[in-house]
Amino acid sequence: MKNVIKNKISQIFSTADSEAIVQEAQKQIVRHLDEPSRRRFLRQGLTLGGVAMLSGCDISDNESVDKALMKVSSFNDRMQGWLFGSTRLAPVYAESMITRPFPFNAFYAEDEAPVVDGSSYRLQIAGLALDKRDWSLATLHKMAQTSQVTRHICVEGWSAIGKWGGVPFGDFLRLIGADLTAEYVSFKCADNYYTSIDMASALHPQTLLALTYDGQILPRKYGFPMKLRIPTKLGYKNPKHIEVIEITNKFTGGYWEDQGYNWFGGS
Ligand SMILES: Nc1nc2c(c(=O)[nH]1)N[C@H]1C(S)=C(S)[C@@H](COP(=O)(O)O)O[C@H]1N2
Ligand SMILES: [Mo]
Repeated sequence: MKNVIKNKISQIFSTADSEAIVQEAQKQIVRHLDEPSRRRFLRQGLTLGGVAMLSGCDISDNESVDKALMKVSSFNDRMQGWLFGSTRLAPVYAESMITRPFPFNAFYAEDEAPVVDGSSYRLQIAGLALDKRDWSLATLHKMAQTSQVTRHICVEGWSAIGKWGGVPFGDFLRLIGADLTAEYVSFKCADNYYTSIDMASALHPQTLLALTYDGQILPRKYGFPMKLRIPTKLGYKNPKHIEVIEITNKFTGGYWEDQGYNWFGGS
């Protein structure tokens, strides 16, 4: 049983020492238990197996282990937010190191990538922002742009270096009068993909509303007309083909996150 738990933990925690995280999580749990449970928990020792007590259910099946670990995972979201939140910069690379061709990935094959008409496209803003006017592509392209060469890391076990250009996302959020004290920014995409990020990561200086790839208009396969490029997070936190951006205090999860991938998804 311990091995099932260990395997699950190593799937969820890509960035940190899982034993240390579990120990920290257990301290948090103990703090929230009522007195008899606390004593029982401490008597059993702060073991890895003790994580199962999180859910209070039998850990002999995979589903309960999943449930227990999801709770540890959401604790881990907060810890990663605190560790990596707003200041740590992702490494940048020389243009000569760009991976060619850059890999395509989505929950479908490349020829099924959505076809978005750039001339009628409007980016929609929802939730906690003062200015919720739609954005045409032309207007977005008129904003001050920057570019960066960074490494994209996919949870499936590959990574590649690419060059994305666009508007610093923090600048965009300030421009629309987004409530910067809100918890989350969530994204809805043309292929029904969705994800959400914490506000500190949205405001990170390297987070871009990307309109170009390698100096060219973002190609269809890489997320035309626009994607979020966030080099401090794993690939699945980089939504392509964005249609709606919502500033919210409501947790909205994500396509892969709702299937068990860690929500914070730091890389
Ligand atoms: N809209 C949308 N965005 C998405 C995905 C997707 O399926 N749909 N897949 C994610 C995953 S898992 C990865 S690794 C990257 C791949 O981006 P790329 O095709 O530019 O390499 O897109 C992310 N963003
Ligand atoms: Mo990915």
